[in-house]
Parts: sequence; structure tokens; C-alpha cells
Amino acid sequence: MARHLITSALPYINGIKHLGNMVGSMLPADVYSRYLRQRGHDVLYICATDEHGTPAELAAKEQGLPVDEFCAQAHDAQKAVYDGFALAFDYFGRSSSPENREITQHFARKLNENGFIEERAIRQVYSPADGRFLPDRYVEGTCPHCGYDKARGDQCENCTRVLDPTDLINPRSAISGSTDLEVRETKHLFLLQSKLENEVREWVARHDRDWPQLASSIAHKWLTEGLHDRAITRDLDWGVPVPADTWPELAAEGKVFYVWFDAPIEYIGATKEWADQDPDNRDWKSWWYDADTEVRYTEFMAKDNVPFHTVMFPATELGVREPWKKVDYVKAFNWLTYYGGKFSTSQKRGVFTDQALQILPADYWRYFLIANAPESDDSSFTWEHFTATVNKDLADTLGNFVNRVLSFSKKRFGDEVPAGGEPGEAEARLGEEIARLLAEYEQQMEALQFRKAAAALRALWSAGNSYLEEKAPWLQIKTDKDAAALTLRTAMNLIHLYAVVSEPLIPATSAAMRGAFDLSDDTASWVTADEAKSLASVPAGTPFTVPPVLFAKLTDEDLENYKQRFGGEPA
Ligand code: B3M
Ligand code: ZN
Repeated sequence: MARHLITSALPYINGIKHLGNMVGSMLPADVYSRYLRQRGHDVLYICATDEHGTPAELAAKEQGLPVDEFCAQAHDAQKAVYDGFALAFDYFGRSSSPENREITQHFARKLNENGFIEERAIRQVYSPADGRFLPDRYVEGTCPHCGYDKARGDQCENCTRVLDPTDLINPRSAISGSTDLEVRETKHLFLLQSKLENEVREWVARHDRDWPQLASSIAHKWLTEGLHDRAITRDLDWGVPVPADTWPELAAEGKVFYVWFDAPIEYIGATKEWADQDPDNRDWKSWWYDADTEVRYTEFMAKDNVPFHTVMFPATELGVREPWKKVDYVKAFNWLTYYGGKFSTSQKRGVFTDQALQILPADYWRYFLIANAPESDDSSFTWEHFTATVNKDLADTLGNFVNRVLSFSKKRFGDEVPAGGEPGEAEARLGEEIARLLAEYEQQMEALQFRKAAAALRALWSAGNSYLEEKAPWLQIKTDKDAAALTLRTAMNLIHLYAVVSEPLIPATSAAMRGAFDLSDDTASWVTADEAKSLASVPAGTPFTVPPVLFAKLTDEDLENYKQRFGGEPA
């Protein structure tokens, strides 16, 4: 039994996330974690809200709340949505936790001791009206390239050009609006990534054969461009403070660490938060420290986060010269687009996770998003594709199969799994097919190929429909009750098998299917190949009930309503 550490990219604290954010990180991580747990592995799935940096401060300001209060509320709001999607984290932490502060400061001290941090003076915009230095994002003005008058000091949202605050025309403070700005010298801590470049390159090269192409190509691209020394402190009120014992001056100026310095360390921080909930029984350090051979660490993220996870964070972990666990496998995703355009939290484009749960239960979304995960390329969310997939795969192939088998059997044979008939050639053939498809499903899950895993699961569901159509118990019953009973009993065993193996993708539906049978000791977490072949786990005489229809078919009217409410083809 292996120990699997799994993390998914930490969602920024500001705003409820859209489906695209979830499908590229938390949802596949949850599916994989559930699968590994059901296969008997020791799994720890960790995530958290990413609470520092300008997104938090600006969002709190917009809501007129102190930033710590805003973050506490926003963390709980996001967590409630993820609970609604049945994302089974072992812990969903907060990067503003004391645990993360402690470990981040420890990392910074060690990097400094080992000569990988240097204080450097830089020139930065200072606002006397605000009494503080302004991070680039806090300077607003007119873009010199396109004339957009709300361009930010780091980038123009309109023409996307990367800017320097001093490029802006009529610059002003994004906090107070003051145009009385000066450029002053200030000191920041720099992480000397250039000194770690060779070690990082050698570590990335060790993974060339096993990481997906998307992850290793991005890592190499960044390494080819060369690892530059990077400022890892900011003039913000909210963040992990620079420790005064090591940098008294910078601490006195209220400098905090750059959000991307402390955010990956929160993977460790949140593990300690998890352990601190039950210190007598939980040991956080054995997952992270000196754990190279005992633990396999898999990370889930969207492609824009790959550089930080394959270059900057490993550089940090290497530079502290302590045996912290580095990632073994990076599962990176492309984008889920909305009708080909980018989902956008700020521009409210696309379906947001809270809205999704208002219109349909989580399993509709979980299945669709995994079956269309943007793995090898971007994938586009359209309401047409969503409603068609729900109706075909969920309502017809799975839902209708379960309903017609259980309803017909109840009507003709009563409330117990019917006895009669001996498995013949058709059942042997079916068993072989189910065992083969189950092996394919397991193989794709182990390979973290989510679209292919969903396809294999769908094929398992289809095999049951083909068997039912071939045997047609509604005709058999007219001439041979035992034959009909055998067909229905076999189909019911398929329903139980579907319940067990579909759980990683559609946990609520799996529970409904499994709960239909009043089986004593129904605790198996997976199905063996032999059980798949024999299809006899649910014996004749087992009491059963007919669950409500598992998936409602979506109508053309539903489709039109969704397109009206969320926008269909982009304008
Ligand atoms: N908060 C997600 C993003 O870029 C970012 C991930 C941090 S993972 C340590 O939207
Ligand atoms: Zn511009």
C-alpha cells in the first residue's frame, strides 16, 4: 500500500471560482484521490485558499472589509461550494494560517543561511497620501500603448502588455487616487534563483520521461529562458511578515513575502493545519520531510501555474538544504473555455461553481467536466454539449438502465432480486467484457488520463444496456420466467458494480445505486476481476428498492434557459 500525497492548486481567495478553475485542479485531484482510497492506498488530499497578495487586498477594499475578515468569509464561502461538489479534501486550509507563516519564515531563514537570499535596493513608486510604497498593481494610469485609462503598473488589461509603473501616463494610486506619486529607493529580498538553476535543471530533467508533455515542456521553457533572481517581498499590509529576527529593517517597514513564495509552501502549511486538528493521531511531517521513497506526491494545476510548481517552488525546496518532499508527478491541464472564450471571474463570463449547483446536482457537472477535461488541449464548454452529454450518458445509458431493470423486476418478481436460471454463454461473455472494461478503466485512472477513464466507465455502462437489449427480459418473461429472472439478476449485479466503480466520478449517484440493495456487509471498496466476471455479488433474495430517477433529462427549454441566463455564443 503506497502513501499518496495529492495537492491541487490553491484557489485565490477573491471570488467564487468558475467551472474552468475547478476542472483544472480540484475536481480531477478529488477523482484521483477517491480512486486511490477505494483501491486501498493511504491518501492525503490537501488544498487551501490562497489568501495573500493584491487580489485579497483589492477584493477586501471593494467590499469595505478588513482583509482578514474578508478572507475568513471568502474561505468559508468557497469551502461551502466545494462541499457541494463533494470534493473530499482531507483538509482545505488557509495560506494565512499561523502554520504557513511559521514554515514560510523557516524556509526564508534557511535560504538566507545558505546564501540564496540577498537584500537589494530597487526604485519603487511611493505615495505620500497613502503613506506607503505601491506594488505595481496598485499604480493605475493610462497605457502608453493603447490609451486604456485603467491600466495597472504591472500589466495593461486591455492590450495585455506587461508594463512598469513608470511607463504609465498620469499615474495615480489605485488605493487613494492620489496623483502625488514619487519614485523612491526601497529594499527587497531577492531569491537568488540563478544560483540554483543547475540543480533545478537537473531535477526537472530527471522527470522528463514521466511528466506529461505539457508540464515538462513549460518547465524546460522557463529554464531555457534562464532562472532570474526574483524579488520575494512586497509592500503590502497583508501577507507572511518578513521575520524581524533575520531582517529587522525590512520587518520594521512592514514588508511581507510575495504571494507566490508562500502559496506553494501552504501545501506543507495546510498539512500541518490538518495535523493540528488532531495532533495525537496525525503526523504531518512524515508526508513532507525525508519522505522521498515512502510518499508519491502528485500535483494538479492549470498550465499557467506550472512554472511556479516545477521551477520556483522546487528551487526554494532545494535551496533550504533540507529533505522536503518535491513533486513526483505534475498533472497539468489546459483551459476549459466558454464557447471558445476564456472563463473570467473578473468579467463574469461562464458558469460559476455556486451557480452550477443552483441549477443541477454536482454529479451532472462532475461527470461532464471529467469526461471533457482539457487534458491534451483546451476544451470548450457549451450548453449544447453539456445537455447532450447529460441526456445521453447519464440519463439514458446509466439512469434509464438502472430504472428500467429495477422497476421491471419489482413489477414482475417483487421486492427481492429474482431467483431462477443459471448463467449461460451470454453471461460468461458479458463477464469477460465487464472485466476487460474494468481493467481499462483502472489503467486510465492509474495513468491520470481522465477523459479516457470516463470513456471506459461509459463503456461499462453501455455494456449493460447491450446485454439487456440482447436478452430483452420483457420478452423472455412471456415464455421463460427463469431466463428473465437470470437476466434481471445479472443486470442488478451490474448496477451494484457500477455503484462501486463510478464513485470517484459521481459519488452521490453511486450511493443511490448502492443503497437500492439491502445487502448485509456491503463494504467492498472496489471490484475484483473475478467478481466482474461472475457478477454474483448481489445474490437472489436480496431485498431492493427502486431509487428515484438518477438523472433528469434536460429539455430544449432548459437549454434555452441556460443560454439566456449564462450567455450562449459570445457576443
Ligand atoms: N492561487 C491559482 C491561480 O493562479 C494560484 C495557485 C497557487 S498554488 C500554490 O489562479
Ligand atoms: Zn494597453
